[in-house]
Amino acid sequence: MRKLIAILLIACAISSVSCLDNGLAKTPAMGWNSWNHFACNINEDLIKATADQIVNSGLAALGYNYINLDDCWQISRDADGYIVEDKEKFPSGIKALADYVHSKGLKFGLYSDAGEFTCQKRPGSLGYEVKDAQRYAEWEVDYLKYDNCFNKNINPKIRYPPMRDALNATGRPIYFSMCEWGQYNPATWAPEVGNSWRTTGDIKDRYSSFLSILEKQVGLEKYAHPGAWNDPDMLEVGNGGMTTHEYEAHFALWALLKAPLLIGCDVSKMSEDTIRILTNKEIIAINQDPLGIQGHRVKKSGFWFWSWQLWMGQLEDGVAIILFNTSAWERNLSFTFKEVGIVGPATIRDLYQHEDLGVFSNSFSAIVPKHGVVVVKVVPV
Ligand SMILES: *[C@@H]1O[C@H](CO)[C@@H](O)[C@H](O)[C@H]1NC(C)=O
Ligand SMILES: *[C@@H]1O[C@H](CO)[C@@H](O)[C@H](O)[C@H]1NC(C)=O
Ligand SMILES: CC(=O)N[C@H]1CO[C@H](CO)[C@@H](O)[C@@H]1O
Repeated sequence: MRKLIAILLIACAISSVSCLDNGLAKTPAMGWNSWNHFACNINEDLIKATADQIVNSGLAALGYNYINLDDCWQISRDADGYIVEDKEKFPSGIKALADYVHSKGLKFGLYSDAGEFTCQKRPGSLGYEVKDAQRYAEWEVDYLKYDNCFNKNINPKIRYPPMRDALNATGRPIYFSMCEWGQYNPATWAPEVGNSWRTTGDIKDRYSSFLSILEKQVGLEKYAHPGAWNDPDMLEVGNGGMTTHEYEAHFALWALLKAPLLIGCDVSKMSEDTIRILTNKEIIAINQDPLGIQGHRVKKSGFWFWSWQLWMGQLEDGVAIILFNTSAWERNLSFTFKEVGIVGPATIRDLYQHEDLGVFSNSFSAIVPKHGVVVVKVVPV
């Protein structure tokens, strides 16, 4: 993997191909984004209150440091073609809001679109990449999510690199989050363009949506590396459409996939379970492991209402294993050390129960709730 990255970087240096090298996202980004809960209903008071709450709830200290506005902050362009914010919703302006977020020790993100309009029909950046990037840099923006609506059927391989280059030309390191919905197999080309790329269409706050997005991540693990990550879309944990077990599974699997962990709920109204899931340090540590190796599915077994999946991910100091029960009942699931390439004996720790389970020699089994997970860390002794 390291060799592959080295070869890629050399290829970028000696050919006319340019590569993304902004020094960001050595581990997946963590933070909050407005879309999944608030959609277009955003304003400066909401964003300020969210920034306050991310700090006060302890989420910031755990690494959730990007506060990202999604669509609907912008309204028009001025006579010189520069983007103008919606002054009704952001009367103090985006720069003042960015300053506020920075004053909390957090980072600030905006949204635009590689098309004529954004998905909510605000001005898009196609043809305005340089002016928009200049404005973002003046406002001290740290992160840009770049969507795919109203794209005039122009290939994303043509539409996305100009914004990468415009951001680079500002001299300010700005995380570039590509959102072309997985349409042109972005994993195969986007690592040279963005810090992350969406692999599918939008997530919905439903178990079936989470499951179908998860299915589409299989095989993409080989394309991710520090600085460049697959993005299965933002978190729905805390939005109410899934059970607690389903949210535990969603969070743990997204962590293992090295997904950007962007909270998508109203952080002023988090339940105890939502807080418990989002603040699970041991699951976050899987996501932020310094090796940056995306986990993968070892097997999928059984048929739909009697199925389950075994996932694993290499960590710097062990292996993370997820037993995911996709069947309609509680099940006793197990894995052998052989099938995950572990030579025992090894200690096993349950990362949701926060409990050392002991030393095991050949295999491990656990009772897993319907649609839930058991997540363990295995460390050979
Ligand atoms: C711009 O790109 C160059 C070459 O890839 C890189 O060395 C530099 O750090 C980049 N600057 C920013 C601000 O992203
Ligand atoms: C689960 O199955 C394993 C064998 O795969 C067995 O050893 C273990 O006792 C079972 N656990 C429970 C709680 O039934
Ligand atoms: C421990 C646990 O959550 N068990 C659940 C497993 O799934 C069955 C069937 O849905 C539930 O009845 C259990 O409560």
